[in-house]
Amino acid sequence: MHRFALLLAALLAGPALAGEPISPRFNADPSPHAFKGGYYLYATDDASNSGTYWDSTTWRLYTSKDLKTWKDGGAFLGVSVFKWAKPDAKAWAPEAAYRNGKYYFYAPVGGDKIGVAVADRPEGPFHDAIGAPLVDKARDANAGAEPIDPQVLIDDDGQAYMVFGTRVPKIVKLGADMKSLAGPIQDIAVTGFPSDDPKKKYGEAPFLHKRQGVYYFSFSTGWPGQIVYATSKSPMGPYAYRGVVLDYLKISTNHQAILQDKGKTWFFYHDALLPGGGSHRRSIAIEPLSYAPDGSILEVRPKPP
Ligand code: FUB
Repeated sequence: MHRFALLLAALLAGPALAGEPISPRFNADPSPHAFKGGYYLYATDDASNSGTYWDSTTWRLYTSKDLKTWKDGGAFLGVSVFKWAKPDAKAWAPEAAYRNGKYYFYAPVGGDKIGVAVADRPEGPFHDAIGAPLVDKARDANAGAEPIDPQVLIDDDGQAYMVFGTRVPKIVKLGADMKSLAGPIQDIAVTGFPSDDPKKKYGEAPFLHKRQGVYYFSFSTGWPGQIVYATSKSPMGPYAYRGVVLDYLKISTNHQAILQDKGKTWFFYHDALLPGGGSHRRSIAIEPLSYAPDGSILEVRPKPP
């Protein structure tokens, strides 16, 4: 093949399953990471919920070598890892992070607390890192009405930030140990929402990533919601609204994650993609994410399933 054609093919190459569910099993709330030379995708386990509510008590792990085929690692962790959690506490959108040889797992437990677990390997076994919630609505000032959907960004200077929350987005600095709060929980200000669309506001699923010195804050606008984004020169904000990343889906929740790896950016989301799918039976899929020359995110338009 001509060298240019080869280069083009390489540039266009993406997950073979782009736009298709990564698994025949229902799953949601993707948290993808490049760990140890492979890919680890932590998820909410929709296949084990009642089908009428997000009441699963376990999280699911998928692994891949190439983002194309995914191996189901099973229900690798449940809320029972946190002895302070009620046995039927809901296990919602998880997150993971790596630092200093340890893997940290952050997860909403029961809708009012965030737990942190730690392991020597990305697949675990994880154990409760501190024996108490990392964030607790009843304990922590400004934790918000529903401290859920944690996501962590470790900045270039080593400072880790955790964002979370519904209706009002929250941000807090994490200690270097990744299992303590290193400052007050603050609201994230987002300015410049389009005045002609009252539905454009913060809902849930906060996600911070950094590109070329700019902090991108993406989130769902509500129930149902679009994934939109705003940018700032500071992780703490304020953020200026920029536009839509993913339009409304067929389901009541929209929840994204962005993976930057080897010079490429991948957009993970969930939708009702499998037979029998719906708002409580979601499926994770992947699309490439691209930017315009001015740094704007180009809207992701998945192929209809
Ligand atoms: O999976 C339960 C909840 O649905 C998550 O916490 C939200 O982000 C939404 O995706």
